[in-house]
Amino acid sequence: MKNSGKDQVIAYIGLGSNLENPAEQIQSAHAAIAGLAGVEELAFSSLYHSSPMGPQDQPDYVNAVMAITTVLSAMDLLRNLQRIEHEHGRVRKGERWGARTLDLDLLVYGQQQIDLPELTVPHVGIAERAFVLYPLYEIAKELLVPGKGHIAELVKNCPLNGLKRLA
Ligand code: PH2
Ligand code: MG
Ligand code: MG
Repeated sequence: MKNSGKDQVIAYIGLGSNLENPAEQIQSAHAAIAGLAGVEELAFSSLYHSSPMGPQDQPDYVNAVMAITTVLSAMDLLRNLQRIEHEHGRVRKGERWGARTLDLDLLVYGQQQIDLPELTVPHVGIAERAFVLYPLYEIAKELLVPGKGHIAELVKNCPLNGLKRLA
């Protein structure tokens, strides 16, 4: 289903994986998102290596961020992202911040602020997570994150936390 007609919305998606060849999971998800009907890729960040946030007895993560334009509503985009997670073997075990084959988070959807039981946009942790902010800044140097501020300011206030850009 489309949003209000022909409007193209710029959206940002955070990708993360720490199981079963994370870099491949991310590249495969990248292709799956780019191939969605109603979605056009704008940019894709470098891959980044990050220490786990949350439980420490899990492998390190590979993270990236993708920029798209879309005619899908935020909820329809979310449903597609959840389907792609599922197709990549994502199993929801209930452990908060536990290991996963693929995590796709809708970070930003235009300048909208969305507060629904299933979806909060901008993403709740966006301003505190180096593995989201730095790849986002790489591809969107002038982004205004609704309710949070300019991406450059957010990056400045967020320590790298061991985040490493992969070659
Ligand atoms: N995602 C989580 C929990 N912890 N840690 C890193 N480094 N990267 C992530 O993407 C990540 C995490 C839950 O979504
Ligand atoms: Mg996440
Ligand atoms: Mg998620």
